[in-house]
Amino acid sequence: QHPPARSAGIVGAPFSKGQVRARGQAPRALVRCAVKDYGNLTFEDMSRDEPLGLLKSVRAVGAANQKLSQAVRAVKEDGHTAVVLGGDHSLAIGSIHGHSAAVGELSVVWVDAHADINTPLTTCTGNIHGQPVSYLLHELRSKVPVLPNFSWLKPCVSAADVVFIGLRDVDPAEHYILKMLGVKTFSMSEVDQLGVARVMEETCDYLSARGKKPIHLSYDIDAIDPSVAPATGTPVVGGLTYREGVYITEHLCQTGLLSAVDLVEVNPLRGQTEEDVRSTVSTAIDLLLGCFGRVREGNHLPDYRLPKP
Ligand code: EXY
Ligand code: MN
Ligand code: MN
Repeated sequence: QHPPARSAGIVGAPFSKGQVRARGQAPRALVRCAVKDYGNLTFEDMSRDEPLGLLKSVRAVGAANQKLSQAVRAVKEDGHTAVVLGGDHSLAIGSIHGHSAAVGELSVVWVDAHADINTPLTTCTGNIHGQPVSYLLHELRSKVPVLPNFSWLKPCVSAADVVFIGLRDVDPAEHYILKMLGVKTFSMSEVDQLGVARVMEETCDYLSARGKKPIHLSYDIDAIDPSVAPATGTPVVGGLTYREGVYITEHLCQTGLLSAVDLVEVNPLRGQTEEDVRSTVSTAIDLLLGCFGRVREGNHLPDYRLPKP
């Protein structure tokens, strides 16, 4: 039997070795809607995973993403919209790879304070969560060395099929790469200038001009302002408001093309208070519900009927 139109297939990916600051993510805290739950993936500890130059936890990140790629591919082959609950943003490597393996060419909407497009050779921190886009782009293939446990990975996304929204903390090398490849970006300056509605219109016009491909939304919670979503590893001031953040999901849902969503970098251990954690998690839930058709005007089930007196 074919799953209904807006069914979500949820994969929990509590993986945090693509960054350093904290351990133990809590994706389960996010699960609320009517869904098929594929459970949490488990990731073995690598006994020997010495840094490769600056690069940290390369083997663990490679193995985790290979596993995630297979899981996302299975969710797509079952006919669901895939939802990956991270975990850090290095997971987008496996998520996007698995999505593309199942459905072919994708449009990617990357909502983030950061561009996450360092290569293993440009990174200043060695954290792979600052690099996933470079591993995925055809155009950067010759700039990314083959790393241990990454031989399964082939670039699967074209730079012209990617749009970034929310940028405000981009490293010089990343800025160079974005300009060199002519990647479409809406930094926070453009969000200020155009407003989020126009940003989303332009995003969808731009992507659909190359054909209506399934959309992969990779949503880093740190795109949202830290006053609203503080429980994350690399908060940056000057982010999207709650309303702008939710609007992005509502607009993408309306295209009917949203095919997979990553919700990453929610990290309860990074909240200073319980309220920090509550507000971050509840924002993440609202972003996901926006992706699945919840609208702010109100909602009712199609078979709802008024009670008879
Ligand atoms: N650009 C910095 C780096 O490469 O380490 C910071 C990256 C933060 C990445 C967060 C997940 O979006
Ligand atoms: Mn990110
Ligand atoms: Mn980020």
